[in-house]
Amino acid sequence: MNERQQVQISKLLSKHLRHEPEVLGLTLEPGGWVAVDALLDAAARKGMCLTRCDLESLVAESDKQRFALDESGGRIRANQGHSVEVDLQLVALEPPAILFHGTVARFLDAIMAEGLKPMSRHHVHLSSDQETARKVGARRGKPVVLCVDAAAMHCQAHVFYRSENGVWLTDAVAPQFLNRTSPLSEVRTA
Ligand code: HQG
Repeated sequence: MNERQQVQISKLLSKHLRHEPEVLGLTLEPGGWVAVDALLDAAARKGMCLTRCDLESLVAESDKQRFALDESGGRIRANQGHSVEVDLQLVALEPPAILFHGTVARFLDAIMAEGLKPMSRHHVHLSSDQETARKVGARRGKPVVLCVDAAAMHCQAHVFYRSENGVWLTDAVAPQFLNRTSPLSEVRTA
């Protein structure tokens, strides 16, 4: 599968497995799963050309691991990023001491006033490395990376989850846990 096809199929799956399953007449099972056969039949009814092989290639080749097949290969899901109500059956975990969030300057005033909110998703998305956060921010312009004091949040009983593809998720991050400066640059300027 070439990169263009991969992006097209990824967008199609994002739309129907994260946001609008009802458009294809699909219902997400607990965990966000949908039967592969039901997805392929529904796509075919809408005139979309999608095969089991396409799904397997996408799951195997996608560097972001947005989608997963279950052990039997009979069901597929988006690992995170849903806007529809779904129980992803996530397990709470202790987070790394610091997590990162990539955003852009135009959101900073609001973020520093009211904290990070999930916006249209179920959770705030955080990453364990700055580079990933930089890439997430860069989807919207010049990236700004915020540090999240996840250790302090964890101490105060805020719950964190990690999706199957390594994205850290939490309900919200209050301003007191956010810092625009990375610990690395603090060390450099100390
Ligand atoms: C911002 C992609 C104003 C937040 C990526 C972000 C990621 C606020 C935007 C995944 C705010 C929400 C998630 C507040 C947060 N006021 N703006 N209080 N709180 N924001 O796309 O984290 O391609 O929902 O900074 O790679 O950008 O979908 O979240 O800019 O992993 O697989 O509101 O989406 O993955 O945007 O990205 P999003 P995100 P996929």
